Amino acid sequence: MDTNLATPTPVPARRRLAALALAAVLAVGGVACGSDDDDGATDAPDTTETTAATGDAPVGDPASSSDEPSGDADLLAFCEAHEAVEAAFMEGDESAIGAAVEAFTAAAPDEFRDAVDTAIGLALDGQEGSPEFVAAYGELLDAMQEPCDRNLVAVSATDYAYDDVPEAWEAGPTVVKLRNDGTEFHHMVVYRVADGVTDSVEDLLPRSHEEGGPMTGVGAVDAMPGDTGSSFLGLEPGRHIAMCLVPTGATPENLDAIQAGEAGGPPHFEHGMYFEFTVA
Ligand SMILES: [Cu+2]
Repeated sequence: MDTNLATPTPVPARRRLAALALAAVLAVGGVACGSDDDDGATDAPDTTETTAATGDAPVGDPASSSDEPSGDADLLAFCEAHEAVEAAFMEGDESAIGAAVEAFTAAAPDEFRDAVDTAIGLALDGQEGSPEFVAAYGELLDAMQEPCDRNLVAVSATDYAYDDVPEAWEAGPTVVKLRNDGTEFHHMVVYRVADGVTDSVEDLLPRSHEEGGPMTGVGAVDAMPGDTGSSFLGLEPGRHIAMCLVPTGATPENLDAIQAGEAGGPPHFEHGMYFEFTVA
């Protein structure tokens, strides 16, 4: 599954169904990609919001929640099957991924059938990481967010900063959206800092690719200029860092040159495109 990733990093090892492949490859001077469509970009909220989806109940374990989405057992099973897919990708266990995807597809209620078939079909067709897959999977995540009672986090990006970053982050299944108001490709790669690590965020930033290092990749969301990307994060309590690893100069017109190693400056986080947050 990782054959198109150019370098071993904690993030690619925990590659997601969503946009992470594109993000990680581009981050190391990798792949060119086509322009995304604008679906979802215009209805993105202007301000960041977090939704405490399940009220006072812990959101990390839907199975233990008495506040079932819509009271619909089929829907709950579908949501949980999807979280199992995401978890399997996090673990990187190929056999677990296959079984989880199969169960997820089988659990899709009628209203999600087409969206699931489209996204999974692209993935099974080897197009995981393609702009078409990223768009289809993002639409599916967006459609599932409310019915599955997931938290919603929306952040915006410019060259080279994140805006509208929420102050409070809640643990649990989370849909994260990134709206790109800049001129370059941006992403937001999220890492959880190991418990007990007290190094400053500035010291930690360059260590994201460190094997067995102080940070573990949680997931990523990316967006071409003018677009809004969606991704899934299974957030657990603790200290986190979000950063952009995209090389400076990664405009849509310039991606080929960056891929060829003929362009591309230092990663955006060196311009200050990062933030630290705590999941409670
Ligand atoms: Cu960036």
